[in-house]
Amino acid sequence: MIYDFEEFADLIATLRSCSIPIRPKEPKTCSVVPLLRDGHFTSADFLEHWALGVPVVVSEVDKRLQGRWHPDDFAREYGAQKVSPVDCVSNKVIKPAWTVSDFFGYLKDPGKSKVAMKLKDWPPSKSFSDTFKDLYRGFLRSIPVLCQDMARVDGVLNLAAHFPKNGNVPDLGPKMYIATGPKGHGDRYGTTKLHLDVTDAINLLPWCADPTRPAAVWHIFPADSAGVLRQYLRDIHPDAPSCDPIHSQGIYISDDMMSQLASRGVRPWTIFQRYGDAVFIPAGCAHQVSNLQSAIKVACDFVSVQNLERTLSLLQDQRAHRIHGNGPEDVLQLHILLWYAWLSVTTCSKQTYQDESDSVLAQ
Ligand SMILES: O=C(O)CCC(=O)C(=O)O
Repeated sequence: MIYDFEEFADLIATLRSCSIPIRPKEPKTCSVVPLLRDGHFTSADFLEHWALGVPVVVSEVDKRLQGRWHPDDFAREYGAQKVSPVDCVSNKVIKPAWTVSDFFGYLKDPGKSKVAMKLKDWPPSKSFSDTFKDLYRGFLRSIPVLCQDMARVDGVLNLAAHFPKNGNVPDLGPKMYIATGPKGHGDRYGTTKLHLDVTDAINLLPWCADPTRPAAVWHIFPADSAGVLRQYLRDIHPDAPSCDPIHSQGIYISDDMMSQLASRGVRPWTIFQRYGDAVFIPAGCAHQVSNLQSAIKVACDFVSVQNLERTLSLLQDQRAHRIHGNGPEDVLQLHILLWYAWLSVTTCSKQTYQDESDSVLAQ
């Protein structure tokens, strides 16, 4: 398949002036998360859902997965390095630091009564591609072929991929989420608390302790429910500091809270992620994750044309907060990023991936 670059260039030009609705004005609601099987869907099947701002799961990605993702492999290669696990209940860093070997031993067998733990930012995402060269390539190649142009860090339809290599490139990952499951049933703390990203993301599960069982439960809220969600969290925590209850990433929504939210008309999509499932999360959808067993996940961010309007408006909100002194830094530099995407598509006529002979564009 060869892309029509003129069409893409026109699209970006129009998007820069923010005037065309890529997303229908009245999105159809979709209460069930679309489940596609790798190798058995078309781009149109994927985009039908993605263009509506709905998360998508693609299963059986493990069939093309490469690299050694087993805890024993990490323990063997990096065993002596020091890491600082986080206790998922208290959200506090455990001191003193552990060795990688100890952490992956715990991941494989946390025992019955032990605390749920996770590793955050190991290795730091900036160095993932250098530290784990094979895993980096393996991960990029395992992204469903028809989604690679959009979701790879070097994908031609990933608007964030056009930054010059010597520029101040935004950090899109990949990054790993490595964690055990909770101690008992009815988790009230979660593995990763409620938060929201300004970019789209893909999250893939290349290892879990028991591949016959679901490994993690995701709750992903529609982007346009963020206002009600925020208000609800403020109502139930009236004494909490005035910072944004979603951005502060301090709350996990329990089953009881879910029922209260449902009475305010807000329901999340629920996904049970298994070994080999890739979850696509649209920009602006608040989400939380609870591991049901020990698992390793790997994720990266991207900026798709379909969710660009959302990304733009979230960044405008963040800018307003920054002006008032409490907004996050603009690490995405979206307007510069769009400028580079524009330059790139008006000057190049064909792109192939450096590590691939089987890229989509070459087909
Ligand atoms: O797997 C997790 O614990 C969190 C994943 C997540 O929040 C993400 O990929 O955005």
